[in-house]
Amino acid sequence: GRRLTGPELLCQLKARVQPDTLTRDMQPFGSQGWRDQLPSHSLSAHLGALNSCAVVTSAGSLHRAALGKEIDSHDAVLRFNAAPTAGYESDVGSKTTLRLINSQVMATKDHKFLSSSLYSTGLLVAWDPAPYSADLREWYNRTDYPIFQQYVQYRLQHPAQPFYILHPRFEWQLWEQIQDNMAESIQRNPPSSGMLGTVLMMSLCDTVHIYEYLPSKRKTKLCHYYQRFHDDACTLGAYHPLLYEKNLVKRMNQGSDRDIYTLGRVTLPGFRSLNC
Ligand code: NCC
Repeated sequence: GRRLTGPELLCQLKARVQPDTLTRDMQPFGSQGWRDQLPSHSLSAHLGALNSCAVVTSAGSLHRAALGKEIDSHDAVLRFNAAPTAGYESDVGSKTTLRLINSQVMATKDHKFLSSSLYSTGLLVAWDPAPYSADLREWYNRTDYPIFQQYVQYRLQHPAQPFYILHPRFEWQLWEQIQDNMAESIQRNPPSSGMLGTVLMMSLCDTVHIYEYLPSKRKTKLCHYYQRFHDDACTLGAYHPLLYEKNLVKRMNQGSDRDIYTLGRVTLPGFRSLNC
């Protein structure tokens, strides 16, 4: 079909993709003994309307970015997986309102998910790669990593911390939105945490700034700003369809190319701000 414009892509995204979270009334959780650990309300009901939001990728190009003050000036800040702020405040800021984590982080021993203080700030949102159909029951019986076991353990140890799980349907609605706007076939793996988190924030905030998702002049082979590990695949993708996600975000960007180049910053309107 015809290549859609930025405003058209934004309206299509809003119409087709619902970043829902699991609630305890959903099946099959009604029959699970731990169902009361799940939130009774959606994440958007919990947070209410947010004005400005920052999505901070974990990219190596945030090293020496000096974006800390700018990032912290937002009403809410989203971070990913094991990305720390301690020791990196001047580059990435210190505010963490939400942290989006994949189920691998929750389940692999070296991340010390249940005991590390890294995860105890702000609100947690977890996700797990689900089968393409995104049927809740089918996924529940064969998650990629034991997301539910770890979720229940964590909730028992941190009962006061809000903790949400993304509905797997969201992963595949977003995947289809990317595929439908690409000329080539893309790998059938869920979008990266960065892309999921960006669209989640578009559903919660009036304006979203994403940092170093589209690399700035600081573009580097360094994978994460917090680790001495080099791999181009972190920025360009291997398992996740990163290159295609980034292509779509570039087309929806309402900020300038100069903002990308100097600040590594993309500006997207929240769903509420769109007149579709
Ligand atoms: O690396 P990761 O992502 O935690 O990064 C979070 C998001 O930032 C964006 N990013 C990151 C690095 C980079 N150089 N450029 C970027 O644009 C991406 O949007 C990315 O999603 C993930 O998506 O959950 C991922 O998680 C890691 C890993 O599981 C966690 O960091 C915990 O160690 C994955 N790495 C591996 O499995 C080895 C990564 O593929 C995706």
